[in-house]
Amino acid sequence: ACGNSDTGGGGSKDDGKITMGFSQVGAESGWRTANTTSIKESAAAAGIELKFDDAQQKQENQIKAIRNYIQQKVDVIAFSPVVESGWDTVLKEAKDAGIPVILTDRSVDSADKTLYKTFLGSDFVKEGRLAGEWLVEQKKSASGPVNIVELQGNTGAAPANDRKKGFGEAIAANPNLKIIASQPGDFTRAGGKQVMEQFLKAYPKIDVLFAHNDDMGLGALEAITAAGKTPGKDITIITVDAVKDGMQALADGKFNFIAECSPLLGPQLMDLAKKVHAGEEVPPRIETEETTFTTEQAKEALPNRKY
Ligand code: GZL
Repeated sequence: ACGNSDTGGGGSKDDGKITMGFSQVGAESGWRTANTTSIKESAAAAGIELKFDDAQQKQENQIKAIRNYIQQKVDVIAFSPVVESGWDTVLKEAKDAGIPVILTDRSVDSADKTLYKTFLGSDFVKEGRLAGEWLVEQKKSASGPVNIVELQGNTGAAPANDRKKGFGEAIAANPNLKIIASQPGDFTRAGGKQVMEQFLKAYPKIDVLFAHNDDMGLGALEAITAAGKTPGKDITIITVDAVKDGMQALADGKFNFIAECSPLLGPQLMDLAKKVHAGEEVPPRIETEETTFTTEQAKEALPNRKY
């Protein structure tokens, strides 16, 4: 049985069951809820004992949870880092304790790549770029300036930094496209609504909203309709994720384009945990498969969406 102390295999009981400590960002969005479900269901299906913590979008709670897992001598630690920076110390503690770490969903900016075994998740720059490229195509014949407002994810988060980067690079292809305002809405519906209200008060002419996730876009819908504007027509809305509520808004023509970001990372995570625990080599980066949707494509895809 594994878990014998001199193999440094952590604290799994002698029944050979692997114990995983998982620190989750929070429960801020439909994407996150689906991601948590995928992780919990996959752990059960894989026979992996899961210790799960919800950090309520606070980095200090994630660091606390990881330290607890180290104390409990789990076999493997996995987490989705709420922000990119500030992880080296606690990851070094896990390494010194001989506990392998797997990054899921979001990445860290640690220079020392030996602090984690692999990163399983999407290419957020690509998601932002695909969103921008679609807009460039839509507005290629626009004569005057096209005013864009941007709802960012939580400050410092990899998806916020990278989606902003990818989108900005893509729209540079069309000088008419201008981001006139860009603020964090923290990936939540409430945040998206609140910031969109401010944008609508400050800017009489808003042509496009780029929201870093569906939930902020859905919150913004309330502000847009309250301001007497028609979402999807007066304001073109582009989001990321493609969770059910976002896909419904897209099918209804309230959103115009979504770049998918799959939350269903559970099965791959559990496979990786078994390999890492067994000391097998794993690729340093595993990128999730995902696509994009227009309104027509959303109508077709909706019946089969899992989340
Ligand atoms: C992306 C994930 C983001 C989602 C948001 O992989 O980290 O966090 O896009 C979620 O919906 O809150």
